[in-house]
Amino acid sequence: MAMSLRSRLAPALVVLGFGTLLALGAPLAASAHDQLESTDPAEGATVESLDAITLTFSGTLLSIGEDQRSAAIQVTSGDRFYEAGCPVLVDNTATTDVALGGAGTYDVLWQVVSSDGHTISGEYSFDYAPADGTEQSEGSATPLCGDSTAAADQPSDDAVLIGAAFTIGALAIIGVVVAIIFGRRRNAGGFGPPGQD
Ligand SMILES: [Cu+2]
Repeated sequence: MAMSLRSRLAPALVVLGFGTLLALGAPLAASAHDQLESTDPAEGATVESLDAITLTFSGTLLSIGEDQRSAAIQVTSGDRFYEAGCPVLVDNTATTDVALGGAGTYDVLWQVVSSDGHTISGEYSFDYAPADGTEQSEGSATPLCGDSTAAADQPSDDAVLIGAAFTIGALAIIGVVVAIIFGRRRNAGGFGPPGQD
């Protein structure tokens, strides 16, 4: 009888183990998105002239939508925006043209979709010290490249993954409980009329 109960529980235990692995594995996979590896100009650098900003990541960036709205790079100083084009994605790089204004600190705010489908974002600053007489862009009161919140509204699939993992884990536990209940019923059935099983 003990052997029989064990053999009935075995599949449920396998399911429970698998569910647990998935539940533990999903957050690990979710943390494996690409990293920003380098920027041009570098963080804290002082440049005398600049035509474009290039961000280099650890993996190939995903381009979602025909106009690559999944990527956003904003270059600000004060309350003005100094992008001169929309981001261009090539393999693991995102580049945007810029037309900077006066000397000062510029902030680069970026957001891209990592190769694992997750949206990643960050911010860094560099200093601009142009030669006297360099033409200055007036910048723009709004981001040049469309609605900046469009990219920010892209849902991350982290929540979906974690939700699925919890669901699988819960189903596994329910499976074990059902298996135990059925095991007991079938054992109890052994005392009933023959042939019922
Ligand atoms: Cu990720």
